[in-house]
Amino acid sequence: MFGRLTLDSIPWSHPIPLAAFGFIILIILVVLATITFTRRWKWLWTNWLTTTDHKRIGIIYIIVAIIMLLRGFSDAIMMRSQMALASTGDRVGYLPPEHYDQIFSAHGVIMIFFMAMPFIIGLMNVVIPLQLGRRDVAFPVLNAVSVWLTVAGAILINLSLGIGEFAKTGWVAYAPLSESLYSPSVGVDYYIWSIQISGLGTTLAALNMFVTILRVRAPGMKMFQMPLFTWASFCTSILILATFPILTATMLLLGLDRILGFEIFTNSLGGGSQMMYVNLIWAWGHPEVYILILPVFGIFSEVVSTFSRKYLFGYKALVWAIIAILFMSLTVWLHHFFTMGAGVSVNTFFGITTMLIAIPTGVKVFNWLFTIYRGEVVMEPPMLWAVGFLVLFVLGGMTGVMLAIPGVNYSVHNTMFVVAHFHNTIIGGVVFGVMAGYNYWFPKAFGFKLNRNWGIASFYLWFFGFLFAFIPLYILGFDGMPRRISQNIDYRYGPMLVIALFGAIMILFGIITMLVQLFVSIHQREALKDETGDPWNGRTLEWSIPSPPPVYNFAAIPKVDAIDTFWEEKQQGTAYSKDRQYEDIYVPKHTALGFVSGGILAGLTAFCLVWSIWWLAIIFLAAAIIFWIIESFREHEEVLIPKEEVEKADQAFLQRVEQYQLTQGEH
Ligand code: HEM
Ligand SMILES: [Cu+2]
Repeated sequence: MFGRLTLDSIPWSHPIPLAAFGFIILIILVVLATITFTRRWKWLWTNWLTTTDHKRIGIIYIIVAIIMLLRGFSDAIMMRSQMALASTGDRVGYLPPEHYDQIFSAHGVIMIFFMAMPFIIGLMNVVIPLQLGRRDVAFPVLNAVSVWLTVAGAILINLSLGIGEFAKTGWVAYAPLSESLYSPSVGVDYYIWSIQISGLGTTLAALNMFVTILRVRAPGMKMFQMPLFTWASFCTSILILATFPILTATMLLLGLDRILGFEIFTNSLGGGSQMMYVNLIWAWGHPEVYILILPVFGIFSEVVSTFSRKYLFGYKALVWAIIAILFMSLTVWLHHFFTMGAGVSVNTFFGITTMLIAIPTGVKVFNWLFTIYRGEVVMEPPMLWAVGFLVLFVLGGMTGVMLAIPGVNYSVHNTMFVVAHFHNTIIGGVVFGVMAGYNYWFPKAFGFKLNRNWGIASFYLWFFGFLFAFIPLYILGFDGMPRRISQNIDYRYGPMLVIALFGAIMILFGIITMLVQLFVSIHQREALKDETGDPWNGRTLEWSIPSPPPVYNFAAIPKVDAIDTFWEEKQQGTAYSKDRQYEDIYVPKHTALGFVSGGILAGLTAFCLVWSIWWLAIIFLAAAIIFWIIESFREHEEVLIPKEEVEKADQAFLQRVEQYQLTQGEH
């Protein structure tokens, strides 16, 4: 009746995952109890679980990302300590191989799909409507569906800790290893369905961003006047819309193979091909790394310009470089499997297309450097992350070009060199980028800055931690150490692996410091308060409104006629004009659609699919769809915020800013 699900599905004989799962359950219980005792359920339901406010939805994404960073990092530190032990002392370590394989697979999937992606989409949600000078995204209700699909995917993958197990296939689950013949348990099914539901959420989120940026801009704002983060997010949305359907289709085909024996990616019947899987997964997988990196290119552009007090050097060149990368990233996927024998001319072609991407990327690095050059540089934490990025990303880019040379690739393929390279770009690029964005926009979202000193400490721990954790892996790669091994590691790799463990521990302190920064800042929120909504002397529209912004963002919709309009206005003294046209504002009412259909019902459907409980899966899916249809027929409810109220709040804000400027002037 319950498919493959029995009491034996709980890994009683594996103390580590069981204890971790128990710990997670304990934390959840404590949180639930706290909510109950402080009588916050109603508050939670109306303000968060059913919200359609893009800022709150963005914050939910980011909370998920930070929690998943902790989960993904726990996996990382376990791997690092296992490898250190297995290459020194008794060479066995404490993790059995079948458990270790799940850990590296879960680590990769969680970090990419449930840490990096939600962090980026969360920042887009918080920031983009504000940068566009508008009141919301194009489809606020759909936005709620997207975020809860992502949350459901994150919960599903974590259930695999305590109910069943996770895939042992690596984060891209190559067939035929991921086929039911070689991976008969539910591990790969957890992989497939957590990716399917969160991938659907991501696709819908991208659709929303695409339409918002294209159609919902402040009056007068031309495409070539949009802030760089918005531009980059626009290109990322296009890339998601172009490639996530490939991922969805690939997972569907793999599912058909596993459930119904289609033999699409196996050739036991003579028809299928495992090379098809590899091509399909990387036709999505390579653009995916650009989906992650383009938005942070946008973040760095804004941070560098704001904290150098200068216009971005070569705005147009930067935008065109991003557009060029968008298209070029679709033409390089084969560099992930040069060694599979496609032949000299094919390998040469893909080697060259890959190296060509270095050109627009180099253009950008020079744009940032020239922006900093002769600027009045202010070293606040966001800028520190940006400078750290410039250093590390250039290194990561260079090792990428090395890997693009098929001959070099043959000798370091599947070694630690590859692991070092992609962490170099993904930590030095993506993680540093979201950290810059987090420190930069936090005051906008919450109304107070993050503590500066703890932020700086966190940066240095991450930066040097990264060097210690990953430079040794470059060396190990040259020395031929394969990736994804956990036992009986050659003694000569021992010293480097111990240094790498040391680096990972430094990063651990970097993460702890970041959490301390958050708690200290909450504690000091009065002292760190952002009175004017413009704590960094910003350039773009989000800094022209109060922090945190009211639900409707802009009391009066701004008019735009330049790049960095707000900065221009501040220079000319026309910012904060009190002569504004106010109007009645309607904001969408909260809706249960996202939480119930996207979160609970889709999550339960996916769980039943993992465990082959078909009848229940059908019931949950039908319920999700029916609920969606019923909700769609409901009159779209809106809340009216009367003109007088808007005017009163806005004039009070303008008063506050004036007051603040006067007191600043006296100093
Ligand atoms: C924060 C510090 C991190 C450390 C110490 C770390 C460490 C590791 C280790 C030890 C492995 C296994 C290497 C092997 O194959 O033997 C690994 C794999 C991987 N990591 Fe990380 N990692 C970190 C952060 C990240 C982040 C932020 C991401 C992505 C956003 C990421 C993505 C991946 C991926 C995709 C794999 C490949 C998994 C596979 O082999 O299928 N890692 N990492
Ligand atoms: Cu690639």
